[in-house]
Amino acid sequence: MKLYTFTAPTPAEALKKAQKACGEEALVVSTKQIRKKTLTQDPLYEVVVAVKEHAAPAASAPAQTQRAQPSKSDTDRAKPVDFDEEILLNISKTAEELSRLQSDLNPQNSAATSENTKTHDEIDPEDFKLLKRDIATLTDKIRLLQTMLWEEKKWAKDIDIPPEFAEIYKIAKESGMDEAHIKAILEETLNHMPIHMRENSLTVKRYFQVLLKKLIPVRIEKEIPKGERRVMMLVGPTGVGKTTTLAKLAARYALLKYRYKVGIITLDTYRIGAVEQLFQYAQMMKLPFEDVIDTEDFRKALENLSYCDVVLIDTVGSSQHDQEKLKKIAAFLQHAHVPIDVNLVLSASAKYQDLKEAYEKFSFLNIDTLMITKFDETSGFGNIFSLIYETRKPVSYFSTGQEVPDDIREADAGFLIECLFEGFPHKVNAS
Ligand SMILES: Nc1nc2c(ncn2[C@@H]2O[C@H](COP(=O)(O)OP(=O)(O)O)[C@@H](O)[C@H]2O)c(=O)[nH]1
Ligand SMILES: [Mg+2]
Repeated sequence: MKLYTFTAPTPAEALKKAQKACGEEALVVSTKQIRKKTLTQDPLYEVVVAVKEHAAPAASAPAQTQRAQPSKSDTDRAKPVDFDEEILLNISKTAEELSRLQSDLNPQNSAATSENTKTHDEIDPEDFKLLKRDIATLTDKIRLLQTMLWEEKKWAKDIDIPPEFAEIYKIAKESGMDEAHIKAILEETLNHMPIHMRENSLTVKRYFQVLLKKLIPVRIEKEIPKGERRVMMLVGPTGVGKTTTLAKLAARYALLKYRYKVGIITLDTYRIGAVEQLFQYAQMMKLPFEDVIDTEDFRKALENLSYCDVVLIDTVGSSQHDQEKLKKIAAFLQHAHVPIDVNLVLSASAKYQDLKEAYEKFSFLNIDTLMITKFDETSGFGNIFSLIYETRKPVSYFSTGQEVPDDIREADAGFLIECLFEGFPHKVNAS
């Protein structure tokens, strides 16, 4: 693509010049006033158009001659900027409309002046309002097109996305969402979104937000029915925040939100300090605490805590001796005589591919929910969206900082999507 700039005292004239010089297929990139009207000078408007080059040098030379090439006198400046062909969107229709609207608004400047004897004062106020609204819509489209043309040259290679979708595409991409997911969801949106909602980028954004929200399954925290107990195990890679999250949950269940009898078991006896870390939390909250080494111990510990409404089980993170440790956790699960809710803890600051790998490694433990930590440590949440979208596993809790017991909140699809679009609200305290 090459960009050409045309100037004239009215936008309509500048556009005409551009069309005459570059042909009907020229794409309007921007239209703006570059000089105001003064007592001595006419105003000056600038139109930048992009022209597709059919120009494989020698071989296709004849084809080139069929196109009206802008002559030196027509263009004010020719910028030698090359664009990827894929990002081309034909907006000549938009340009035509814009040209017509601007002519309507400035009848004395347009070619239609001779037939149209109305002056500004005679334009029906209602028509004027409509024209203003249409121009706002077109300006929005042009703004989006500019975003796409200038900032995202290599996007959406094989999907034809209308300009109104450019902004959300960009947000989704920058959030770390998986490309294939973006494509699939945008295609769905394009197929199902009512035409009238495509009017501007804001409505599109809202629609997309609602759609993404609907794609996040959440396990809502429920009260434990009388006489029942809940045994929850936290598994996941080293350092993601399992122990910290478990301590927060213990406080939530035992002291802050509920008054359940809570017991803690740790299987994390490999790491020096790991048992100590949790033991101290348990002591502070005056909760019973058991550390176990083998499956027999584990059964006993569960029995010892059978009077508890909630039993929280911490596990060792897996690193270099992965398989062995994971097999051990599986053995603990098999030997328990009670159903255990398995929660995979993962950090929002990890890349999507790493999250997916971790999920695959742990999935043989039959994961019930995902708990996502470190919301405060990342700016993009598309990775988390993609993980949940791909695995279809419900999320149960979000950890939003290091503070025990405050920095935890029930998972909430709306909040996750808000973070995806606006970032994590650092000032707001977690609920
Ligand atoms: N910024 C931040 N740090 C966290 C969060 N959750 C845990 N951490 C920190 O991550 C580190 C590892 O946490 P830990 O619970 O020991 O991880 P584990 O190895 O999975 O048990 C500690 O320094 C925690 O304070 C969180 O939501 N945000
Ligand atoms: Mg730990």
